[in-house]
Amino acid sequence: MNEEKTVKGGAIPKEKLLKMYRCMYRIRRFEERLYLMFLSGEVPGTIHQCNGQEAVAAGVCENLDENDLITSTHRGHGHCIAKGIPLDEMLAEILGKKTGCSRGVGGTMHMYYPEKGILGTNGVVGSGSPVAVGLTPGIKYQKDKRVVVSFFGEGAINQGAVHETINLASIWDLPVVFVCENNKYAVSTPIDAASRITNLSERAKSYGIPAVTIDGNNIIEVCLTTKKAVERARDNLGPTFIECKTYRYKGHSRSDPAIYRSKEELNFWLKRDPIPRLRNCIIEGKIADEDKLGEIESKVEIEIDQAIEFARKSPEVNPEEISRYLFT
Ligand SMILES: Cc1ncc(C[n+]2csc(CCOP(=O)(O)OP(=O)(O)O)c2C)c(N)n1
Repeated sequence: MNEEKTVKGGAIPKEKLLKMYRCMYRIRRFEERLYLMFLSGEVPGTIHQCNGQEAVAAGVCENLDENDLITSTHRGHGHCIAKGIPLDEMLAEILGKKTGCSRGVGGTMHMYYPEKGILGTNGVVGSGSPVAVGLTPGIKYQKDKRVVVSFFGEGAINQGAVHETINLASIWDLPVVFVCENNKYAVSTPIDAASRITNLSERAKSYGIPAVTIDGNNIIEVCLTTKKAVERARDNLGPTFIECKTYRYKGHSRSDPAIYRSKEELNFWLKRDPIPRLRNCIIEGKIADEDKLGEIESKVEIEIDQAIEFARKSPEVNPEEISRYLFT
């Protein structure tokens, strides 16, 4: 069996490919099971699923150490799983249980796990970028070599705070990687209705930092591109902007039937699903066989079953806990 997969621009060791496959599969199956729980009325509020976008979270986070940091978005389940929130604590959080990673008071859009460098999913579009950049002067001056990844959707690209913080990161050479997940729609608004430039990495020229637009459904490309960006940040050379073109299969949130897009468009992207793409690459490259992948998948199913049982059995958060962590 091949030990590594060579692709344009570098090689990825066999274990990493399998790890990334497992990561994407965990994200996909977690969200599919979560969706069923939502339909049965078990999930309070709504959820924003990232089905179709798993290669971005998994490919980026594969390059990060435990001490590296991320800021996420409202569509953050994938980022959090890839960076290391255990599935049981994450599901408990989404269900509003005391055992959740934010003690059940945050829910899907306020999941924190600082021990793994996860500084929050976030419901305010574009607000992760200032948090990410705000962390980095301290990191830089303490010379501790940590890197911060700021994930945001293309809908955040016109937010003033995002512009300001990318510019600041540029002039101070801060150790940030800006990862723009361009899934084409901000709720129902397509990117070409919000920006004349639709390859958003072109905008980064105006900040004077390296920037690239890549196929966000090709995890190998995501992983190798991010590797360079993370190394550059760690070497104190400054930020990089990576635009990952991808697609969400579901509507914006669970109340959105996504009637603003065509079946043809959805089918175009379903054919480019990152999970079977890597699976085929693993099988065709003789990196692992069906049995090995089946074993990985079965273990994930068991882990998700256990997470569901843990979350269901956990106690509800007390209503008085909810106001305990508010300033006013
Ligand atoms: C500052 C702000 N403006 C508007 C909203 C309402 N809103 C929630 S999600 C969203 C679209 C975000 O699109 P994008 O950033 O591309 O992320 P995606 O949902 O595609 O993952 C909007 C406009 C918000 N939450 N925060």
